[in-house]
Amino acid sequence: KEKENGFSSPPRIKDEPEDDGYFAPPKEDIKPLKRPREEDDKKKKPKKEEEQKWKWWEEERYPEGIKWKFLEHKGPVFAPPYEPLPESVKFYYDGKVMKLSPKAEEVATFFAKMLDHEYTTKEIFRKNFFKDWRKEMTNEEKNIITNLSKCDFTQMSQYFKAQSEARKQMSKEEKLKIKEENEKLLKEYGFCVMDNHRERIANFKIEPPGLFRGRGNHPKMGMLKRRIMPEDIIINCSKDAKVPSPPTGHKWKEVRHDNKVTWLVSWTENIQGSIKYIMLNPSSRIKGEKDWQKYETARRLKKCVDKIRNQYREDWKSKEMKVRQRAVALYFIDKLALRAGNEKEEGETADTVGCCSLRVEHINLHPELDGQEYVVEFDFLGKDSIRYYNKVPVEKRVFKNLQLFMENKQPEDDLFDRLNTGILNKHLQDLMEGLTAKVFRTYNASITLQQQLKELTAPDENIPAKILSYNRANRAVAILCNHQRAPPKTFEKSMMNLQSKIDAKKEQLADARRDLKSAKADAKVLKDAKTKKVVESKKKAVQRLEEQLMKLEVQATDREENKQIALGTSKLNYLDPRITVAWCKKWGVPIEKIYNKTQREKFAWAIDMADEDYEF
Ligand SMILES: *[C@@H]1O[C@H](CO)[C@@H](O)[C@H](O)[C@H]1NC(C)=O
Ligand SMILES: *[C@@H]1O[C@H](CO)[C@@H](O)[C@H](O)[C@H]1NC(C)=O
Ligand SMILES: *[C@@H]1O[C@H](CO)[C@@H](O)[C@H](O)[C@H]1NC(C)=O
Ligand SMILES: CC(=O)N[C@H]1CO[C@H](CO)[C@@H](O)[C@@H]1O
Repeated sequence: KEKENGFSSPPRIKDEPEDDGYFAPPKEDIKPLKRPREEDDKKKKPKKEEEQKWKWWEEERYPEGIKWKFLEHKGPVFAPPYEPLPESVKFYYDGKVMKLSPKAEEVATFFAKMLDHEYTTKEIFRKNFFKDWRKEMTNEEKNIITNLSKCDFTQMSQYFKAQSEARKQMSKEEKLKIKEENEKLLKEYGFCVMDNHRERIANFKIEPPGLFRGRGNHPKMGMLKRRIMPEDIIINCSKDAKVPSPPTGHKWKEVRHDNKVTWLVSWTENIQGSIKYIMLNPSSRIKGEKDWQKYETARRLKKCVDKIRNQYREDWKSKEMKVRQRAVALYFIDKLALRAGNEKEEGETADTVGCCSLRVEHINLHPELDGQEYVVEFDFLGKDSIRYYNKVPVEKRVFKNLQLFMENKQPEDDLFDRLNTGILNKHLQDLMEGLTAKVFRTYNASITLQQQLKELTAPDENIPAKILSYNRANRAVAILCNHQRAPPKTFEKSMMNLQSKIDAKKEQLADARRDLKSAKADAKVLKDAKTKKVVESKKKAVQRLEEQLMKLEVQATDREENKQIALGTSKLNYLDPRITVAWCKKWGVPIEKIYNKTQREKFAWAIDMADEDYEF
């Protein structure tokens, strides 16, 4: 049986209620479905009519390990094919025009598109690019093009700049047409049916080919990120589902039916050899359940963290070096929210470290610094090459241990030479089921938010001031998690705009106050009802302006304090949303002021579940 959306009907699961709604997609994405008028109708077509959101959190969960019973989807959307450049766009080698073969030309355009970027001046980038580019050349091209510095991509680069300029200048109609095409694509490929529900897919479009950038000084930057073909793709769906058809003339690498995994589509990318997946949107049951579970694990840690702390303190005195190192590493993870750090092959990724892979050169010990005792100075590149710099006073025993670990070592030696991520993770599992370094982060971030909100919220302040308090609490967490950012490029300008708004508002307020004063003076003399009324309305005007000014000033403070801190990561990944929801409910702050639409969809379970008394 085919439905109009192209999905065959999923089998009914016995225990599920007849009138399940599906998670309604955003209104602008899809037309609302009408409710049936008659009960009979409803029985016949139980799945599609309800516009209400599906409260999966009120339903029984599948047994451990089972992720779904029915899964059907349309497969991925591939990147559009390469369009050769117009004849008029020339490429020059050593000053002479050269017509490139289509494959070589395509890869050349990737470089041309990045020509203004600093990357293309970096030696590693150029070397990697050139090596991969040559693989795409014909023998003849290979013989001629031997020196990247003699390649002139200027015309290509100008062509792409003109194109992107033209895109900006597009008419309303053209823009609308593109929007409609995107919506059509989303409607067709952006949803799957998982069990009885239609759920949104997060990343159904496969990234186009290009040059690998990588963060920091990544040794593979500049390498060619291949075009992904249907022959690379593994499809996962249920046995009784309609298998998506590959594009004409192609076939899938494999079709699987594995309901112990949550992905729909997977392939292996060529740069790092890592497996990529197409998964569901954060608003889906699968993702929501996982998120919810994450915070429940962190709450379990809350119950046993004291015991764990006592244990590692004891272990600082252990006779076994391995145990001591493990205990100090655990202390860092707990106290500083450091990541555990992966073991990785040298040269595979940028030189970033986590707790277990810290080297002697990454820390400096100061018996005394700025009036504090036993200070450890950290300086290293963490995940995504973000610098971690911190000076922390530690307990004397930790300090002495660190001195011991560093004895007779070279700067490039491992600080914890008897420890690796595997050993540490195993130990964490023994301490508490499901415990990883990340759980400490989640626990600390969430509990800190809860404490900060309690401390910073003043009961009688107004909503804008409450929101400022919330953002301050959120910032305290982001600082703790080291979620820094470079100030946005537009920062100064937007601050100046805001400041001129504030100045204008101040002038208005001064005028209004003058008006009020003279109205009051009039009222003193005249003492009639009409002038009294005028005084009242002038008073109101002053109050209104005062509120507006206050709002702007709060905004400015907020923005200034936020200059170098990224709130998003902790908000989305480390803070139990129920804490925020409870706070909003308690103080009557609309949830929309804290969470935007995407975030509200992701946290729908928490918004529904948590009441104002929720304690993490
Ligand atoms: C490559 O070309 C540049 C610019 O013409 C030149 O300076 C450089 O010496 C050349 N390198 C080699 C290895 O020939
Ligand atoms: C969270 O981390 C901070 C920073 O290291 C630490 O001072 C604090 O004690 C931790 N809080 C809890 C409850 O673990
Ligand atoms: C909501 O905020 C996130 C950042 O946390 C952003 O990526 C997203 O685009 C925003 N969504 C909407 C609908 O504004
Ligand atoms: C039936 C089937 O194809 N099962 C495979 C699904 O994929 C997993 C790995 O993700 C394999 O282990 C199963 O054999």
